[in-house]
This record gives sequence, structure tokens and C-alpha cells, in this order.
Amino acid sequence: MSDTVLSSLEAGVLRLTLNRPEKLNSFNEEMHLALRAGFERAHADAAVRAVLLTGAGRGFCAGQDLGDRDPRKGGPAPDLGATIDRFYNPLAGLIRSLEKPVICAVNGVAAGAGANLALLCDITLAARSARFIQAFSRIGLVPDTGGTWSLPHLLGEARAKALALTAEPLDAETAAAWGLIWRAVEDAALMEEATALATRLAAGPTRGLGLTKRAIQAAATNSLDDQLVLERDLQREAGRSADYAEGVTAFLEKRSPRFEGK
Ligand code: LHQ
Repeated sequence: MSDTVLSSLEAGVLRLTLNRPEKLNSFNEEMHLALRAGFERAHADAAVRAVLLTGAGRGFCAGQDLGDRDPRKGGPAPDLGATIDRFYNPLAGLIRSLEKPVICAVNGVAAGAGANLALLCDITLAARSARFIQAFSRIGLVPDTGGTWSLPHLLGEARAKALALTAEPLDAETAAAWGLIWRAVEDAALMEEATALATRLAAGPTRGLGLTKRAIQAAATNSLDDQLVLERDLQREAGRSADYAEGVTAFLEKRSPRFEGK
């Protein structure tokens, strides 16, 4: 497996670490394929009950590796839509459709597609020194990797447009105060806190958590009536899980539950 993404499984948590630190973990083709393989494993492997995504070195991810497409080398204009079809959109789909919690620990600057990758995860924590930059407008591009969806959904149009049009860096504390991410954490405490959170969720009733993720995501397009019907259907499914029986039994027996994700 490529070392552009480091992968390890511990206590049900699949840790995926973007690992091109000298390029601030910007995406080349190899790193795209390695990250996709990591999320495909998360889908397929029942031993994976949560994913923790982070970056090696001082950055989280600086988006697409711009060195891969040097216009000074000439040739026809690149088809960036094809790159998005091939890499970014399938990655977004894998993260959103994974019915297991995806925690993101933004350890440093997150720019372009790197920023929007972090926003697609389920719970995003960031080191206080981290910055979120919608860098696209600096090079004449449009936010991708779901940015034009995540930003207005999470922030409303006014802040979404200002961030995307100006590409001004947003610090982690403001990102948390605005509701763009879950929490800003002291730099030295980030990985410990993110790992503890991922480990706690991985030991939880992960089928129910996965159904909860599906329900909340569906709310973006559903009416309240549709959502009420969906909640009923998912609750029916959750109610048939072994984890629900264990949760209620443990409550009645006044002990901690032992969930198995079944
Ligand atoms: C990089 C990069 C990088 C290569 C830092 N590439 N080397 C989708 C479809 C297809 C194509 C186009 O793109 C997309 C989606 C996108 O993501 S578009 C947006 C692409 N990303 C950017 O525009 C961000 C570019 N990077 C930056 O603006 C800065 O590096 C930031 C603000 C992230 C960090 O600034 P600094 O902390 O000052 O670090 P630095 O600029 O000195 O970078 C450190 C090294 O990393 C440096 O290499 P060097 O050899 O000089 O030490 C950079 O060249 C390299 N690097 N980002 N995207």
C-alpha cells in the first residue's frame, strides 16, 4: 500500500493519516487512490467501527497538488471536471455514505479541497493554530468537494459567500463559534481528544449511530413529513439491533453496555 496515506486499526478506529507533509498533504493521484482505498476498507470491514482522518506534519491538507498541473508546461487546458469525477466526488460519496462515524482532526492548515474534505466528515475538531482557507478563488476556481453545499448549509449564504469569494483564512476558534466545525482544541491535545472521541464512538452502538448519520443527512432535502417517516423506518431498524437490546438491558441492570455494532 502507498505510504501517502498511513493506515492503522486500533480499538475499532481506522486512523487514516494523509502523509505528504512536505507538500502540506496536497492531493496527487497516488494519495487520492490510497485515501479512497482506506474509506473502501471502512465500508467493507466490520472490524472498522469509526474512522479518524488527520494529516502528518504541520498541515492537514492543501487541496489539489498544483505542481501536478503546471500551465507553463503547455498543452491543452486540463479537464478539471474529469479530475473531480474521478477522484473528489467519489471520495465525498464514500465519506457521506459510510454508516459509521468519521471524525476529522484538522492538525494544521486546511486549504481548497482539503478544507472541504474536513467539512464533509461527521465530527470535525481542529487545532487552535489550524486555518480553513477556501483557496479556490485565489486561482480562479470554484469551491469543490462539496464546499458550495457545506458552507451555505453550515454557515448561511452571507458567510459562505464571503469565505469563498475572498479566500480569507478562518481560524479554528471562529470556525467552531460559527458552527463550521465541532470544536477547536489546544494543539497539543488535538490527537488525544480526537482519538478518545473516535474510540468512544467505535465502542458505541455503531449501527444506530450509522442510521442517525443517514437521517441527519437526509434532512437537507426532506420535508418534515418525509423526515418523520424516515425516522420511523430507521427507528424500526434500530429497534431490531442487538445493540438496542443490550442498551436497554444494561440500563435495567444498572451496568455499562457492551455494544458490538450489531
Ligand atoms: C503545495 C500546495 C499545493 C503543491 C502547499 N500543491 N504544493 C480540484 C480539481 C482539480 C484541480 C484543481 O484543484 C482542485 C481543488 C483544489 O484543491 S484547488 C485549491 C488548491 N490549493 C491551493 O490553492 C492552496 C495552495 N497552497 C497555499 O496557498 C499555501 O501553501 C497554504 C496557504 C495552504 C499554506 O501556506 P504556508 O503555510 O505559507 O506554506 P507554503 O505555501 O510555504 O507551503 C509549504 C510547501 O507546501 C511549499 O513547498 P516548498 O517546496 O516551497 O517548501 C508549497 O509549495 C507546498 N504546497 N500547497 N496545493
